[in-house]
Formats: sequence, structure tokens, C-alpha cells
Amino acid sequence: MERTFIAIKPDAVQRGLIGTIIQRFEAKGYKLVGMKFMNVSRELAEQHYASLSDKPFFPGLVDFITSSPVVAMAWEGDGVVTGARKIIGATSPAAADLGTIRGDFGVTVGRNLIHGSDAIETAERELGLWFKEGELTDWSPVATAWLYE
Ligand code: DAT
Ligand code: MG
Repeated sequence: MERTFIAIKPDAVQRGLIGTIIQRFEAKGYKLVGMKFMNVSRELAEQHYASLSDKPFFPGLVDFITSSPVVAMAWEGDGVVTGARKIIGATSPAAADLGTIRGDFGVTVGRNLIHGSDAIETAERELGLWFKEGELTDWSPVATAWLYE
């Protein structure tokens, strides 16, 4: 089954939106398989955002993501990588549709509340970066039979 990496960023944690954000993934029917509340080292931040290292906003992005704790999560489900990106909304909250997390709760791109992997290969890379072997927990929710035919 497909898995994706989701992180609730420092702005959402500081604004008391952890529960609200997790609720959207739970209510959709995705399965939580990993979660930790943690400070992010500069090394991890730079590795996570390595593909953006030449962007002018990169230093500010690393400062932001390391400034305060985040909630790192792994979610599982049919089509979860694309589905989670839909729940999250467009990169800029100004462009994100209402009903998405960024559209409902954000105003500016540098404070867009949440990260979600953008492809299956990216998800595999990011899950490997953020979680050690044994930190992900497989389980069988009783609702599975009511979510999948
Ligand atoms: P996404 O988080 O939607 O996958 P991305 O991977 O292109 O977007 O960029 C990663 C993060 O970098 C994004 O969530 C917020 C920040 N960012 C992107 N573009 C930016 C910009 N033009 N100015 C400031 N921050 C930006
Ligand atoms: Mg991205």
C-alpha cells in the first residue's frame, strides 16, 4: 500500500492547528503509520529541501523549518501521495482552494503550514530521511473493510 510523508510545520504547531490538520487525513480514511513531534536539525532540513538549495528562499526556508518543533508523519492509503497533496492545496496559500489546509488556514507561501511528498519516489526518499527502521507501525484499523471494497 502507498505511503507518503507529511510534516506539520512550525507555524501550524505554534498556531494550535495540529489536531485540525491531523483530523483531515484521519477523516479522509488514510491510515497513520508513523508520527513524531521533533525539532529539526539544520542537516535534516537541508537534506529534505536539497532540490531547492539554489533557490533564493532556501536559507529562509531552512531557518523556518528548524525554528520550532514539527510533527512528522507517515500516512498510508490507496493513492495517498496525490490525495494528500489535494488535501494540502497549492504551494501558495493565496492560490490554494478553500477547503484545502493551505487555502483555509494560510496567507503566505513562506508560512504554508504543512509539507506533503510530491511523488511516490519522493515519498520513499523522505520517509527514509525522517524515520528510522522500526519507527513506522503497521496495524489493521477495523474500518478498513468499510473504506475499501
Ligand atoms: P510544496 O511544499 O508545495 O511541495 P515546493 O516543494 O515547491 O512546494 O517548495 C517547498 C517549500 O518552499 C514550500 O512549501 C514553501 C517554500 N517556498 C516555495 N516557493 C517559495 C517562494 N517563492 N518563496 C518562499 N518560500 C517558498
Ligand atoms: Mg515540495
